[in-house]
Amino acid sequence: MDRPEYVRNTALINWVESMVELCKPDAVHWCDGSQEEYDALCNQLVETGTFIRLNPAKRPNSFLARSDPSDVARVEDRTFICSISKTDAGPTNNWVAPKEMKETLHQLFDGCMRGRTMYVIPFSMGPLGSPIAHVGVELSDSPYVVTNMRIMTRMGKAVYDVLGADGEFIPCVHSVGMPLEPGQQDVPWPCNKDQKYIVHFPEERSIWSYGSGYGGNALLGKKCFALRIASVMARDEGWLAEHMLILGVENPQGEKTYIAAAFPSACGKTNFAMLIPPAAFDGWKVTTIGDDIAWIKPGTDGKLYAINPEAGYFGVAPGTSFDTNPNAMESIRANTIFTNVALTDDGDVWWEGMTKTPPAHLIDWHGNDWTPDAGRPSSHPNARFTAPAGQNPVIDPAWENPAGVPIKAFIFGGRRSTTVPLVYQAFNWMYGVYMAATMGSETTAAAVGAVGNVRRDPFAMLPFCGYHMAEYFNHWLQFGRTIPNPPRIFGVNWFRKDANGKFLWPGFGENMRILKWVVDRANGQAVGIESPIGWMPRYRDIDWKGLDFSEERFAELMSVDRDQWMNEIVQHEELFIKLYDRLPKELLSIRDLIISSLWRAPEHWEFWAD
Ligand code: SAT
Ligand code: MN
Repeated sequence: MDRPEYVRNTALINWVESMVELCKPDAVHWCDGSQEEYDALCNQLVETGTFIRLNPAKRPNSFLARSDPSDVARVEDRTFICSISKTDAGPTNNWVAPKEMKETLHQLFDGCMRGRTMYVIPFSMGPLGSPIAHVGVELSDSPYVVTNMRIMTRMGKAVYDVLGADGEFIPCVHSVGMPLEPGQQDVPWPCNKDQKYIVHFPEERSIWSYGSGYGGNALLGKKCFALRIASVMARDEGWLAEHMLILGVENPQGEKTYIAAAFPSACGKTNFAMLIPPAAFDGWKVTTIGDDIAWIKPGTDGKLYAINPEAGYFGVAPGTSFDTNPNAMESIRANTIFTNVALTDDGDVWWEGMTKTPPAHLIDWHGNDWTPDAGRPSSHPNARFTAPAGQNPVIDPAWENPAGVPIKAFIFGGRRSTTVPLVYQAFNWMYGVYMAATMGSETTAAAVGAVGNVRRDPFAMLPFCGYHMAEYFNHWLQFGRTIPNPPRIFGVNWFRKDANGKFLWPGFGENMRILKWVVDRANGQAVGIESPIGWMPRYRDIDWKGLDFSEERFAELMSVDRDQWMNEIVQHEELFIKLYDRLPKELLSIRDLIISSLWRAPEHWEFWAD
């Protein structure tokens, strides 16, 4: 396919030329992002067996893909930040010298697209032309990636207008790493089982991804660009690129407060962003700006303005149901790509938790027959849906506002069975940075590896920060100093369990009760009592209407146990020692203040009954 005449960017044209020379695809397809192009690619994917068209009566214009069983999640141990100096990448990132990595990549990419088409995918992260948005171009040999990128980003022709002749873009190269010999039969999910590389060059702001076709490994606008490379841009340019959902809360008086919240992958960001308040919360409304990533820039009025750089949801399917997240279920009614979920006999999809009773028969994510007594899940735990954000019934009217929305509060939350209370507020910005920096969370299926271990996941950015994590803490500290009235910072934990291993908190819509306290606090309208680790609501400061939740249970959920916290602080210390060379030493002082407060407070801190 010839290059369309509307592509005028010289740097882009030259770069594509050089990549064609290296990757040696059979053809080049310049994506225009049109519906016709999308439909044609979907049909092609059906023909080649990558997609199964779902029953149009049940799930219009929707498809199921089953990945190779070895290619199901982000590969953190194969993800590299190749800054010129190793210390700039920091101890939490894998690093290889750029020169050495480029030699490796050039060997891998030489001829890697033989027998395939190279798709040129122009995309904008953020509303086209927004001063907060940035443009990228992904070259990929995966039509599955093209279809997903069209949902997840603003993709197509209009991006070239924004780019013009000399506009800047982030170059992203992606190959499944499985060239085809002449006559060689392709497989439904090509990938490279032996070699995977997800590589970022922060100084030249480029991305190279090899060997995987799945999610964040392959949809390079998402974690690679919008977080790893963007975090570097944000540090250099004075803004924030964060692993955060953005939601709006409207009270019965019609006042709107926007909040951004960081949770690690697969910890319920999508559910929280689409929360439906309990029936008793008459007149309260929650609306979604984004469910995964926030780009935040200071405005001239001193407020922080946030956009969602994405245009779709790449959400975890298992556990999603009309009970847990009706808005997500509505969002995926049509025009959705499902990956690694089960297929029902009537051509629809199913996954664990979608309904209480599983269907009597399914085809599982491996393509095998499945019955409820199979003794294994029908869907992969990291199975995903890719759905257009505009289909969300509670999408915020301002979600495409190029100016962004003003952020009043940040929430940080991990998945913790013990120790961490349901909600608490940092005493100030510096405490908040400490709280976020030392956040721990139990690992999930979103990344390849063991599930359920507590690891430190600072700002939920551990796998996504494109530079030295301690320098990132410093960027946050410095950022707070430059704005007159920075957002309030809160910690939450929806996942604390009792002695019998049962969740103490019902979560989901009931999180509205906590969100209301957060919003009221951020607006200076709620009481917070000083605890050893921050301000906390008493039992009576939470609105309990419509829920029978005892004071004793609340006390347990909110308690601060000295032994547990001392153990926690030892984990903080381990992280600090690891990052010590660039650690902002303010954080050590905060740590000492917390230790002192814990020693001054009762061994098991509870005061909620007063
Ligand atoms: O990175 S993915 O987009 O595959 C999902 C996640 O980890 O949040
Ligand atoms: Mn995420």
